[in-house]
Amino acid sequence: MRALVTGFDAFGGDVINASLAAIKRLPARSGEIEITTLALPTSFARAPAVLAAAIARTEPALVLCIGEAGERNELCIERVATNLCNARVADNDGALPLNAKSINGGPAAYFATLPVNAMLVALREAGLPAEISNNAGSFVCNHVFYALMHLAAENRHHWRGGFLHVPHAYDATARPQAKMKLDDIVRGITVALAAAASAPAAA
Ligand code: PCA
Repeated sequence: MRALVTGFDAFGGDVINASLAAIKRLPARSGEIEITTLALPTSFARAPAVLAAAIARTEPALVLCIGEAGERNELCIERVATNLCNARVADNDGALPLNAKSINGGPAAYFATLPVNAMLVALREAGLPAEISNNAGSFVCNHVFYALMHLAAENRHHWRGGFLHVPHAYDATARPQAKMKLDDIVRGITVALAAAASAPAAA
């Protein structure tokens, strides 16, 4: 089974993004899952097209997009993408959309089709801090998550899609406020992928 796993480049004046640092450490294969990783720009305008092109190219069975939510304390499996762009800081192109739609004419929200409950159970059984989140925010992560699920809905793709927010990671460059070790985030991603691949899709 092929999985496409994405992370974002650093944004908001930061120099590192735990999502990108983590996906760079993923193996090319984990059990039955063949993993393709992709860096997305933290750009409202550019990220959805980069993601769509990679999906067309790799024809994955599941797509897990990952972003950093520095203030969170645990791995947050996002359940809902909303049709809203409302930025508090500029993206990496200087865009600062306020009260805008992610996709004009699109529905208010989409649910992830990855089995979020099974992923949560698997992460907790692996001893990792995890939650299901019902709010992916209104910045580029939510926008990409919404675009991903819109693509699935419009084109009736057969892949399952979802989003994971990870906290700041601590590593050699001490980040006193960080909540998780980068290695644990990497382990969490492989555990989440295995659960996503084996459990039935979300209803
Ligand atoms: N986090 C941001 C965008 C890129 C990222 O890693 C967010 O939560 O929207």
